[in-house]
Amino acid sequence: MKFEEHIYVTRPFLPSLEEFLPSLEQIWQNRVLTNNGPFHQELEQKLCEYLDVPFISLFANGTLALFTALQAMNIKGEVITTPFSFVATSHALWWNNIKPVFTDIDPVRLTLDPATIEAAITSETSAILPVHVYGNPCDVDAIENIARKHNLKVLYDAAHTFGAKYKGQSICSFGDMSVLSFHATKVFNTFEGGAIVCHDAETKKHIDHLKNFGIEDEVTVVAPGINAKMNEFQAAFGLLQLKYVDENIKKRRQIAELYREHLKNIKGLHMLNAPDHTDQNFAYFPVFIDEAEFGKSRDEVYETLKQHQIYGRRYFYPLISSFPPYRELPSAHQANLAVATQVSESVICLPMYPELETENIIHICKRIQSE
Ligand code: T4K
Repeated sequence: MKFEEHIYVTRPFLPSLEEFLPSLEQIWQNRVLTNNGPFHQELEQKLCEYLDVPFISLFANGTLALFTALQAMNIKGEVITTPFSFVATSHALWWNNIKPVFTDIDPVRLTLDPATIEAAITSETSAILPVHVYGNPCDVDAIENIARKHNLKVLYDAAHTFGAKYKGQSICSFGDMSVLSFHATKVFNTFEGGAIVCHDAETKKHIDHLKNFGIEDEVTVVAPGINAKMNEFQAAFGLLQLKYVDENIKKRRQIAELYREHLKNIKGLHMLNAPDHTDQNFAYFPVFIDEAEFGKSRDEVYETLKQHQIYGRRYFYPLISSFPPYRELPSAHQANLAVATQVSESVICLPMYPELETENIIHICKRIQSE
C-alpha cells in the first residue's frame, strides 16, 4: 500500500496551474491589482448566487472581516460568545475594545448553548457572537428569539460554514451578519480571504467603505476605516475554486462516510451527528475520545497518530477562555464552561480534504485503534 509521507489535518485544494494562468495573464494585462477590480466584482456576484445571499463584501481574511463587521454594527460593551472556537473569534472583540463574555456550549451541536446565553445578559450586552463550529449550524431559531427579546444584534462567525445549509436556507442568511473565512485550510479558499454577508444595500456600502479606509470618493472619508480589501489575485483564484467546490464537498462527504464506516462500534470513540435539517459541508471530521471507555487518553491517541506521521489537530484545545488575556475574565471560569472544557479535552480532528486517499483513511482508522 502506498501512503503519503505526512498526512496533515488538511491540504488546500489547488486547481491546475495551467487553468489559473489565463487569469494571471488578464491581471497582467489589466494592471488592476486591487481596489474593487473586475475579478473582485465578479467574485462578489458569483458568491451571492452560489451562497444564495443578497450582499457580500470580500475581505483579505476572515479575521479582518470579523473585526470590520463589529465596527459596521457599532457593537460595544459586552458580547456573549463561545470559548470553543479559533482564537480569532474573541480576538476580533478584543481589538474592538469589546469584552467577550463566555458561556457554555451545547453538548450535541458544540455551538453556543442558548440556555446559557440569557443568564449572561447584562445592561452592557450589545450582541451575541456564536460560531457554526465545524460547519454545523448553531440553534439559530433559539438565538434569534433571545436576540429579539433582549434587543441584541447577532453576528455569526461562519468561518467553517461555506456552502452549508439549514432548513434549506444558506446558513449565512441568519443573524444580522455572517463572516466567512477563505483561508487555505477552508472548504473554499482564496489563499487567504474572507467575507461579510449582510442583508441590505446600505449596510454593504458602509462595510465597503470601512474596508477601504472609509473612503467614499477622492475627497470624502466617511469613517475611520481600515485596509482589509481582497486583491485581484485572490479574487481570480476564488472564481476558479468556485467551479470545483461542489465536487470537493461531495468528495468530503465520501471521506466522512468512510471514516464513519471504519470507526463505528469502537467503544469510547464518538462522532458527531449533524443537527436535523442540515446540509453539511464536511469541513472537519472531529472524533471524541472517552478515555475511560477507550483505554487511552485523547492526547495518547494524538501522539500515536503523530508517530505515524498523521497530523490530526485538537481543534479547539485549549479553549479560548484559557488564553491571556481572556483567562482573567470572570466568565472564563471552568465551572462556567463544563461542556466546552470536556469537549475540548476529548476532541481530535482527523485529516479531511478532498484529495485524501481511501488507503490513507483506512490507515488512519487502523492506527487509531492500534497499540
Ligand atoms: N473564526 C473561526 C471559527 C476560524 O476557524 C478562523 C480560522 C477564523 C475565524 C479566522 O479566519 P482567517 O482570518 O484565518 O481567515 C488554521 C487557520 O490558519 C485558520 O484560518 C483556521 N481558522 C484555523 C481553524 O486553522 P492553524 O494554526 O491550525 O493552521 P496551520 O498553519 O497549522 O495549518 C493546519 C494544517 O493545514 C497544516 O499542518 C498543514 C495544512 N496546511 C496549512 C496551510 C496554511 C497546508 O497544507 N497548506 C497551507 O497553506 O490555523
